[in-house]
Amino acid sequence: MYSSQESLNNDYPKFAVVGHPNKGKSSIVSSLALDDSVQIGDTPGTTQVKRGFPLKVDGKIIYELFDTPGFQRARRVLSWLNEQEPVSADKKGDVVRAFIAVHRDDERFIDEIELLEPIMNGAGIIYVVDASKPYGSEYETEMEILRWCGQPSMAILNLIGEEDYTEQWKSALGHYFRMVRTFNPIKATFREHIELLDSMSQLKEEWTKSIKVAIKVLEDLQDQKIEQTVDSIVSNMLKTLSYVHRQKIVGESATTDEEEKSKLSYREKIIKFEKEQEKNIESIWNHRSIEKIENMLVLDNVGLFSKESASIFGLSQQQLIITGASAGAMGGLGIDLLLGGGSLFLGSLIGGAVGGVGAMIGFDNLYEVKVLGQSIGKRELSVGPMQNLNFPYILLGRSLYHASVIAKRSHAMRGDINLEQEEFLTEQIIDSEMRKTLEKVHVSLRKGEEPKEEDLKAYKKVLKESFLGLL
Ligand SMILES: Nc1nc2c(ncn2[C@@H]2O[C@H](COP(=O)(O)OP(=O)(O)OP(=O)(O)O)[C@@H](O)[C@H]2O)c(=O)[nH]1
Ligand SMILES: [Mg+2]
Repeated sequence: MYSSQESLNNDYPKFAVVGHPNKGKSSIVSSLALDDSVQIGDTPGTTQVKRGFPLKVDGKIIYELFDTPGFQRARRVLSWLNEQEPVSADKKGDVVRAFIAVHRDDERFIDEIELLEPIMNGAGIIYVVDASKPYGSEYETEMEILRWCGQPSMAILNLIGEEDYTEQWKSALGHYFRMVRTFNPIKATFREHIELLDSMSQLKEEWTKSIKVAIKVLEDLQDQKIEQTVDSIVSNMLKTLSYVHRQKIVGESATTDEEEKSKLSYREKIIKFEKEQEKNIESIWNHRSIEKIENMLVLDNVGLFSKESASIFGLSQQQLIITGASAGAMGGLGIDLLLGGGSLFLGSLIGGAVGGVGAMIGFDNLYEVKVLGQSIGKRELSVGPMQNLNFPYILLGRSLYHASVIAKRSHAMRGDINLEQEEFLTEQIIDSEMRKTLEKVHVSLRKGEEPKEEDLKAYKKVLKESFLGLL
């Protein structure tokens, strides 16, 4: 069943990504195939054998990209081709096929055979150059060979370094390729990605329709991923903010030790929820190499309950007051209490009041510790739900930030992500009007009540809007 489905559609467009070593070929494959398992490396010769990376949607391949090693002995190959009996242009492909057949076991041409094979099996050619390096005539040998193949072809200018020799390259490439496009596999946005696919669709008439379909599928997929991301963030917010940790206690009232242990368990659980949520987002966006990602995200070093996190992602004291007051979040308690009088808000706001904008979050006063139950044996201690007014915004800021980094992250990216946001990301993307909507849900959760259906709907809408603003 499984394989027959694949063999039913084997006429999808195929592209061989070729060029000099170390020019970003694998990076381009990785980015276009939405696959972070492609081998990418600093040293030339990272890719040694060709490998096809199909982009599958719902089990159906919509196109396939071949990653190939760089040319090694282009001059020798071209000499061989030129030494054969002269043939008309329509037969030149046969000469390339003959080259492959004759040299199949020749160690010297191992890289050339690997890269020519998919082309001669019908793949379109995508020739990649690094336009941050000057053009040189040595590339002409490679382009000549590709011309011999007689397959539809285009060139991609990738700017790996700082310098820009685009114009030079364009006038040279124009002699060999009908289409020359600039594409940066690391920085490309979803739109640029789609635009490149659109160019690729024009390479061959028979492919136009199926690549247009592929574009539509990718656009739908993108919308679907956005929807899933927002759902996932909302559900983590609800789960976290309503979470109550319960623990049996021995005596009449809880000992300090029991209280501390419960608070710790409560915090650990919430941190675990956040980690699960991040993994979920990473898998929605196909970034499945989770270990790599975890090391990369500086977010992990700025713990959920830390002061750094509060000052980066939390609301400023002023906004916190506006938010609290507008939503009636304080009930009858008033501003004084919000600013430090009451134990529930203490930790979060004293820091803000004293230190100006950087609202801090106190570890011990985020939640109420209650002793429940009357009869011995049933006595238990409960921690939560979260009472801190700022905490939802810290959590939300972190989630939106993480999700936007992941959503925009090219599959060609390897290495660190830096946390560039320095403060108040949340405040910038969720204005006080939006916060009124969010607060309706937060207020219910603080009281331990189920939020209303319509409030949840509005909640999700606000989150989606802010998430889209970050993409
Ligand atoms: N800054 C930046 N680096 C890039 C870009 N494209 C590729 N690189 C880097 O350039 C190096 C080579 O990239 P690869 O994609 O492995 O290049 P390749 O052409 O497949 O190399 P070989 O397989 O060795 O022929 C890697 O370190 C990439 O991270 C880019 O657009 N910007
Ligand atoms: Mg490579």
